[in-house]
Amino acid sequence: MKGLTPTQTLNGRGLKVLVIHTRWNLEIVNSLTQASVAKLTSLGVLETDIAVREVPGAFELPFAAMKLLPGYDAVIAIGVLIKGDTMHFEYISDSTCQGLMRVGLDAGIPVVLGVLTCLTEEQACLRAGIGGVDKKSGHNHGEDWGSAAVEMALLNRGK
Ligand code: DLZ
Repeated sequence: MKGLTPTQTLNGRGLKVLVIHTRWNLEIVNSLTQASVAKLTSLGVLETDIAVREVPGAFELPFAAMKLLPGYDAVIAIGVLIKGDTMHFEYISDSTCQGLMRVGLDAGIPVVLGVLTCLTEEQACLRAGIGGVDKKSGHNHGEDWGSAAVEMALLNRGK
């Protein structure tokens, strides 16, 4: 079956998580961010231990993650890249993903890749749970990013 299979009961109490999101494609990004935060709290992360910051676009996510990460147990970097008519999409997607991976490995703190790279807005909406005519279709990947952040933060703490 496609998608993330939960492996264990995660307890995120005591973890501090930073969520950074973009302002490009904001309606979709907001849906993803809300789902990530909701999943974090449902797994026990206190609201007071979650910080939400914003940046202009996906390309800025790695730098912001690097600068803001100290003191957090995990970072979720959220953005939505939608392919246009030029090569911009390819360059931004590639450098954003590589940059986020580098920040996480260099810092030794998990950085969750919450960046959708879609061919169309419709694809992105479906992956944010706001697809279809009812604007309720699809699966919101933000949930998976919230649980990935908790799971990886606990792994990093040796739990
Ligand atoms: C320039 C650009 C383009 C074309 N598309 C997107 C997009 O789909 N999603 C996104 O998050 N950001 C986009 N950007 C903006 C870049 O990520 C970045 O903010 C600017 O190039 C400034 O560095």
